[in-house]
This record gives sequence, C-alpha cells and structure tokens, in this order.
Amino acid sequence: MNHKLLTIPMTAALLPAAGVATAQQKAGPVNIVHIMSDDHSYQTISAYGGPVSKLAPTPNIDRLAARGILFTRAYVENSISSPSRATLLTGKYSHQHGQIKLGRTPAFNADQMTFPKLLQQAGYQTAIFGKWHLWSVPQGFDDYKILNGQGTYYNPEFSTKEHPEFVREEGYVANIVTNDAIDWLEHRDRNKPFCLLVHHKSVHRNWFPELKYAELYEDVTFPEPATFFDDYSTRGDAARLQQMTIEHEMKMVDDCKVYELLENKQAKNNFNAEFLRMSPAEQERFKAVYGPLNEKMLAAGLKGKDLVRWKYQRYIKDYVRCVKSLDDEIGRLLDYLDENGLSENTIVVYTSDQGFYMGEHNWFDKRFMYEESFRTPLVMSFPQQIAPGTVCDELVQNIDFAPTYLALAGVEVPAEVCGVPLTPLFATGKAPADWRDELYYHYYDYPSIHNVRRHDGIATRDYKLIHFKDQGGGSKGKDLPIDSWELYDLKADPLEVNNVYDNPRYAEIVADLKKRLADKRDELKIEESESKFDLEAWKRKAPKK
Ligand code: SGN
Ligand code: CA
Repeated sequence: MNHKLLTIPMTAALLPAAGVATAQQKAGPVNIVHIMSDDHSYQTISAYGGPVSKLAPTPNIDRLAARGILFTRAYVENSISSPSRATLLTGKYSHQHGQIKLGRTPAFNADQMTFPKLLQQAGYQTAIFGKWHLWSVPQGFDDYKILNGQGTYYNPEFSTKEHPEFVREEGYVANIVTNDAIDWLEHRDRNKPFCLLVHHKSVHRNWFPELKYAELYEDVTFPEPATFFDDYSTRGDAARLQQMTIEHEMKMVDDCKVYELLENKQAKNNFNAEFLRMSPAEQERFKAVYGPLNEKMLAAGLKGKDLVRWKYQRYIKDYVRCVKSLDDEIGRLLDYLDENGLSENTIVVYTSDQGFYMGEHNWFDKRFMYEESFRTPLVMSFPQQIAPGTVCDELVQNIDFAPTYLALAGVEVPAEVCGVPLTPLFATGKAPADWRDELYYHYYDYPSIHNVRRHDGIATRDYKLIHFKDQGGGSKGKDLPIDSWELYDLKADPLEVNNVYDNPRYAEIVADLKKRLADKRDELKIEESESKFDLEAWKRKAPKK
C-alpha cells in the first residue's frame, strides 16, 4: 500500500493537470454513477475480448469503456457479495468493516463511516437502487429502493425508506432497477450534485433470462475454457475439496432448468423458486422454450463428459442471456445521461461485486483467489479527466472506490480508509512511480456452500502466493483440516494450473512473498485466528479415529 498517497489532501491528489482543473471548475461539481452487477465475469464482456464474449457481445459496456478507461487488473479483496459491498462503501478490508462473510454474524454495522454519508454531508444527493445485501437499513442515502437479500429476477420485492416492508413489483429486475434510477435522476434537485448507486441482481445464480431473450444464442456453441476438464493434479487440497463444479454441483433442475427430471406434475410446476415468481403467462412462455430443448437433450441420453458439456452450454447460454438484458439496461441509463447533458460532468463506473468462473477448472461461483474470481470487471468514463480508449494495467482494488469518489467530490479521505484514489491513473492509464505493487486478499466464508476453504494471499504483477488454512468442519467427507501453500507464476502460467510452491527454482520468490504477506498481515492487524491456525497442533489434539 502506498501510504504517501493516503496523506495527500484529496483535492490536490485528484487533478493530474492544471488545464483539467479549469475544465472541472467550469463544469461544476462532479456527479457519480456507480453501476455494479452481481457475479459478472470479465470473460463475458466484449471490451475485454475473449472467445465467449465475441459470440455474445456487450455493446453498451464496451461503449462506456471506449469513452473512458478499461482496467485490466482490477481486483476484489474478498470475492463474495456482502463483504465486497461493505468494502465499496467504506474503502476498507473485510476485517476492518466487519462484514467478513455473507451471513449476519458478524454483520456490517451501518453506523460506521461510508462514502455516501460523507458525500451527503458535503451536499450531494445520494441514492441506491437494487441489491444491497447487507444486514442493516441503508444509511447515507436520501433515497433507496433495495431488493430482499439476493433479490429475484422475476417480479421482485423491494423495500424503500418510506415503505420498509418488502413489496412485490411486476417486471424483470434489471428493467425495474434502471427505471427507478432514471426516475430518481429525473426528479432530483438539480441544484445539487448527485451520487447514484445502481446495483443489479443480474447475473447471479440461477440465471433466469428475460423471456424475450430465452432463445437468444440457442444455435451458438460456446467454446469451452482450456481448463474445463482440469484434474487439479498439481494443486493443493483446497482446489480438490471445493464443491462448485459444473459436473457435480451444478444442479440439473434448479440451475439447468431440466424440470422434466422431476417425478410428478406438481413438482415440475414448482421446480424453482424463481419459476414460481413468474405469472402464469410467463411460466407458459418459459416452458414453451425450455421444454422442447430439454426433451431433446433427455432423448439423446447424454452421459459422462457429454452431459458435462451440455450443462456448460445451458449454463453459459442462460448466463449471457442475463448479461444481454443487463447490457441493454446499462445502455438505457447511458442514453439518459447523454440526452440530459450529464455525461461530461459525471463519472460513470461499471463493475461487479466480484468475478466468476465460466467453466474454468470446471467451476461456476467465485470465492477463490484464483484469477477469474479475484479479478473483477472495471470500466469508467469521465471525459473531463479520462481520454477515450484509455487502458490501465495497474493493480487496483475495490478498496479504491470510496476514496476515488471522495477525491472527485473534493472531500478529504478519512485516514482509516485503506484504498487510494484512482484519479492519478486517469490521465494516461499509467501509474505514478510510487503506485502499489502488491494486493492483499482474504476469504473467510467457511464452512459454507461450495466448500471453499479460508485463505489469504498476496499477489504482485507477476506472482501469486496463497495460504489455505483452517480446521475443516464443512461438507462431510470433504472436511479435512488444511494448511497448504500455493504459488503461481502468472506470466508463465496465466491459467494457474501449475502450483510451483515446492519447485526449488522459486525458493527465493516464495521467501520474498512470504515475508511480504507476513508484513501485510501485521500492517493490517489480521487476527491470529484468521491466518495462523496451527495444523500440527490441531492434529495432535484431534481425536484418534
Ligand atoms: C447463493 C448461491 C450460491 C452463491 C451464494 C453467494 N446459491 O447461496 O451459489 O455462492 O448465493 O452469492 S443459489 O442456488 O441459492 O443461487 S453472492 O453473490 O451473494 O456472494
Ligand atoms: Ca456476487
């Protein structure tokens, strides 16, 4: 972490050049629009390239990137929803804001400092629409309309400041959330700057597309990732003990929507909670599309790898169909900003609460410090300071959002914030000499669904050192205690299939990164229990079987 950047008065840190300051002064205070989706992978955004997104492009996210900056190395500090959302609000690591896992214990204390509160105090109008996923009533927002927990795609329920009890609303979630955001902009106080958070439910499991897109891409065969049939042979125990494979954990009925596998009519009609939210007409339309496709697949009697391949195609198609609606809705919001002369003076950001596996290592879900879930998409436009088509390969993290927004608003960043403003990267995409050269990551949510073990680690531009360590106790038969290290040489092995921790050629790198990780844990005051579980002591005390 670069401490120097933290102590500069933020009004000075944010402006790269005098000419820019003049432009900004002329234009007045900066507005902020933070659009964040759920579980959206960079692999399915065409601005990032990649074989899947070539077949299922995202023209509106690309349009935002083309106008501004595309970050190729944006990361989260804990790849899971509630912690990531609390990090966005505070600019802090999970153990500092308290929301280390998904659940309520421990939960985010909404009384703490957040950037929307500070902006509100500085005269901004603030609002959030969509997924909140914290166990508290939102604070620091003039207006909010939030989903119930994970929310649903169809006819979702919302809570507002005026009507805290959740009320069902008809429509598809991405559409409703965008309508609310535009409606709020339309009715805002035009004498004040604004900060608007638009938090989409898409593209979360179980991937229920908008019906108008239910058949989109049906005739496309999406390429499988190179590691689709990964055997984890060079990896540690954690990769083998996870429960997030397409082969075993992706459910044929709930996830892949093959409701014909259920025995009776009643079960078929109740096959998924999302399906139950649809109106009878929507259910009919859904079955008219999925029914014949499912029958065809069942008639083929697929087994083994053929079935895993079919599941992947169903998964990726439903996923990119949801992305399509999300991208449309982002486009609608961008159009509104353009048509109302707001694009010049507004920083518009698109990101996700974390990345996601699109079949790499045969996985869906996230949580691991491996690249697909550690990384997250990030694009921004802000014409006053960012030239069109800028690309930034520097290391940035979700702790940086809050200080970036505060800096742009000219509000001093509290010393307790760990992230730094991204504004010095805006002018060219290149970092000042003292920019950070390492990132700390820490995942805590175990035991939990998907059985991903607690781990922390440090990543530089070239290497990643991960320490998996906990006492076990999760899924039966997969609950071994674990204390293992992994090292990846990111340049030589970008797919992270060769753990070279025990390779003597990397001994010096291991020693250096271990020291850096230990220093980081000390600097951040990571609790003993979080990172230093003693496996040998545990084994000595463990009851003999
Ligand atoms: C649900 C999902 C999980 C997912 C978590 C967390 N199962 O439990 O697959 O990992 O949410 O997701 S589901 O079948 O109920 O969808 S997060 O985005 O909120 O972190
Ligand atoms: Ca998520």
